Amino acid sequence: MTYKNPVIRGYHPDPSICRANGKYFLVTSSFQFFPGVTLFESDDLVNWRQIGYCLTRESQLPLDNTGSSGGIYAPTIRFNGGRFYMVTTNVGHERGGNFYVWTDDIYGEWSEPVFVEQGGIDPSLYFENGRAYFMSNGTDTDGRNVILQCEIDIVTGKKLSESKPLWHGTGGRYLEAPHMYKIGKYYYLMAAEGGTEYGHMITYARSDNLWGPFVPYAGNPVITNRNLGGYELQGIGHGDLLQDEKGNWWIYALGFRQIHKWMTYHHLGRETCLIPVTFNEDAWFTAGDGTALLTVETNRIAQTVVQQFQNEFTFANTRWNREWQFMRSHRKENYFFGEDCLKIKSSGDTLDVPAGNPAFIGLHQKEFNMDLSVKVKTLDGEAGVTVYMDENHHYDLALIKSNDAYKVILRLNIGDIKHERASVSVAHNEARLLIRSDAINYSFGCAIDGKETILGTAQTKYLSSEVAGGFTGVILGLYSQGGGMLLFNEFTDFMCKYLV
Ligand code: 6LW
Repeated sequence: MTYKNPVIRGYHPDPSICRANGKYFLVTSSFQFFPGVTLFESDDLVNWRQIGYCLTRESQLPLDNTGSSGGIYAPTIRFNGGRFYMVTTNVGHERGGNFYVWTDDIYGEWSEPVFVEQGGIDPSLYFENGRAYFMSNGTDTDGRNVILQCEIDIVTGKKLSESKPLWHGTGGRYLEAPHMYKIGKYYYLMAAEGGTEYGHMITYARSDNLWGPFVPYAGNPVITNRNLGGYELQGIGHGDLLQDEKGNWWIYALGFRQIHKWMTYHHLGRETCLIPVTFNEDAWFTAGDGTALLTVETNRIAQTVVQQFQNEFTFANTRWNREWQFMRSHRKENYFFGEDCLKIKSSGDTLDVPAGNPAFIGLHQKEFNMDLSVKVKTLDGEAGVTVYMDENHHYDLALIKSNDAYKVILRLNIGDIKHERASVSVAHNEARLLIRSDAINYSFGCAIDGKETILGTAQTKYLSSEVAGGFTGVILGLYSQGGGMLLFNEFTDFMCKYLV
């Protein structure tokens, strides 16, 4: 069969995976969006369904005052003794740091956080003979990048050993994303180096002892796309190793899609890719041909398996606590969730407020080619759709009430430039907002009484990670802002269709 990468689309980076109860479960990082640590399941490795989040309570995930691309960094999910554990880092919050939660029901709630007193990011857990080991990246006494490991009491999170250096990597910058595996007689320590952009790579080493010394694979990096010029899929790194039900090995890793083979911009964020892994007779493994490809032919997955992506999202076929996410903290009283309608009342923060809590709920944009439409009824301030990367990089299409007049506006926010690109007066307080996109441009318009008006276009690259920075990707947000924060603005008949 043939599958296409990414296997999970839209910004879902830093994947970690485990196998349990005949299924596969995968988690990805979520940064300043709430709920946090997106959770997926699959039966066949290539078709993934989001089943919710690991962090669904403020007590697990405080995000107030967390900057864009702060919050939840890379997670790790592991299954041990019939219990799921998810360990991650909350970056930039006074109640942050490295912590894990656990559950005995993957479809239910997770525990309160258990913190571990070891620093760094990209924590991982390894279990053996009833003992638990915690690792993360860090620096040694000489300031060199290193992977650190300690033994912990998995009930309390208390350290039972000092944090000891395991491996300094192969010399690439930003040594991170460590994971430990016992396969046969060896311990394998896999990590990412090079940084999560175009130099990203996965490296590994092995030892016959859990504490090393670790001998690096002679063929490192085992996978990278840094040498693939003119190839849309880039940034491959930050992976987790999986043995499937049939005994085959795979790596799930992050990667991103450039908007064109020669245009090094990506605005959908880092996504999750799948690469086949093969062990040789000397117990070293290789991954793919050393690169990750957009299309992969494999006989390891049954021909009967057909990879399918959900390409239509409406209020009726999504769940507010599943595909949708708030930005940082939200006040429940500002939202009303109906079967086929959403009402939002301004929070007082606008989309431009750094570390703000705008009245916003959004979906990750999953494909370049998109056709989005939603009907808005503005009773207070403005109600609209924002194509949002961060507080300084977003395009807003909204119906604004100003005194007793109404207009649809297109506002472009690119770094220091905040520009009302176009506006059209409308006779009353309802309009259908329309956004179409391809890899290069967004096009914005509105329909009043069935008559469409185009307000303008804006390039995708100005919302890209290369321009905005950060670790997320574009979120398509429905929002209210301005006005007297008294009345709810209404959204109905929402449709986001991807044209793949
Ligand atoms: C992630 C780390 C990284 O924790 O970025 O650049 C962080 N690499 O592995 C956020 O994705």
